[in-house]
Amino acid sequence: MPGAFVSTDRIRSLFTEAMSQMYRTEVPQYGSLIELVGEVNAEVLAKDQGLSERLRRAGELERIDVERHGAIRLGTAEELFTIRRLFAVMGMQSVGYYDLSVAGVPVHSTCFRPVDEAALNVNPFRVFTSLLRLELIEDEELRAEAAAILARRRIYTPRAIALIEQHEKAGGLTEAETAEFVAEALETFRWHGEATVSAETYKRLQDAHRLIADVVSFKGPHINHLTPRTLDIDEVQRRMPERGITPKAVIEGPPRRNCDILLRQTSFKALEEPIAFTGEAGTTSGTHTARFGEIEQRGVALTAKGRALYDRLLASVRGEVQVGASGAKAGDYDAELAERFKALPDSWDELRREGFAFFHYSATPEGIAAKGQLPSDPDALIARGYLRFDPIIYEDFLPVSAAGIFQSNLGTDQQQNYATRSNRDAFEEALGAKVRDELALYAERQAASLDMAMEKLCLSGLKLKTVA
Ligand code: OOG
Ligand code: NI
Repeated sequence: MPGAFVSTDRIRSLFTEAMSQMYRTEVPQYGSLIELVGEVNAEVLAKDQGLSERLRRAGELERIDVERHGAIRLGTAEELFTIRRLFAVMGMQSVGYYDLSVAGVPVHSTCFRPVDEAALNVNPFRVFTSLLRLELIEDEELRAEAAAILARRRIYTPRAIALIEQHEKAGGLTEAETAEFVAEALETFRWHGEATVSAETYKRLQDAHRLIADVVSFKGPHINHLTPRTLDIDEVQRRMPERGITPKAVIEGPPRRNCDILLRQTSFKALEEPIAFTGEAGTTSGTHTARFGEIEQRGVALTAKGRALYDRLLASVRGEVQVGASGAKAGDYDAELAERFKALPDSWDELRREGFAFFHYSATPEGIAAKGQLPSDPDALIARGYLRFDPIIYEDFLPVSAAGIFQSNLGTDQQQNYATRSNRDAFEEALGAKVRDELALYAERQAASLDMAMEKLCLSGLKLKTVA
């Protein structure tokens, strides 16, 4: 009886909540970050009535403090294959392919997230999921050893696997199965203070790359950060030190603007945590740094044209100003970023007319009332208030920003560049599916909104000439 199934949206929300609880207990500093974000969000909302009204209308006000994303790093193709099936239970699909080897991080990644508008509105939680590229370890013996260690571990509980299969077979989970699934799935993301390797093996893995040690040495792919949404990322960044939290030197992504674009992110440095290593002569203690906290602020999704300009402007700033590991030149970087991004228009209307960004169109009550006497030029419909447009929010990640977050948490000293091609085919083969194209998803949502609006205005078939 399909009616008895819990919706995938609800399973995702229950899982997000359970993971957030677990992470707060595991990483107390993350709790302090959440408090700071809550405080700044409340101040912004008190000052900006327009914004708070808009969020309330969109039903976003109650969800403002809910985490927006997390990240894990997997070790094998089989682990990736199963995580796709696990996330499918929560209505999340693989969107986008990110090759981070170009930035010296030996992984390739995707984003698991809900794709349709209704699901995104309920809970847009996503997980940045990376797969280690063992082929990038140069030392053959170490590579074989790492592969053997990974082949021995089981990161999913047998019951989690059984419930994934049940979901696939029956097409859903009941209320009781859902509660069990959330608890069992959470086990995969839990922190383990005991390594599966000796201190000596850990050191060799660490010397190959700190990320390799993080993926290979443990029982599972511990969630390495969770990321709430902030309404003023610059202010949270500024206040972190007051709470004893050390932020990374610069905010990743675009500069502060009137019209937010894409994604801005910053994180606090990973914690040094005690670890027990196994060994022939018993356990030895050491430390490992992996887990951190991050915040994000999202803006409009850019079209291919907008994204190309974004990438070019960002690359030009990064080519000019290199921020040091200790934050030297961070001020110059921010100033230069703001200056160069003046090349991208900063009004919703220009971003739309010039085809830089994606928008959601809707017929206004005035437009519907004036049916039959409407101008047939879409720009005129907008100018006269018969058709409105709102930014479609960017739901994905940015590879340059992600590399910056990775590096900040691995210690910025490790900047080797792998001379290798990206390997999307191998990633999709491991995944057991194609990754979805994020630009196509935004374009579909924009086109569907326009069709619907035109239908309401009885102007079907009309196209906006400036729509990308
Ligand atoms: C993932 C880093 C990337 C983001 O928000 O871009 C990331 C990781 O460290 O595993 O989370
Ligand atoms: Ni992140």
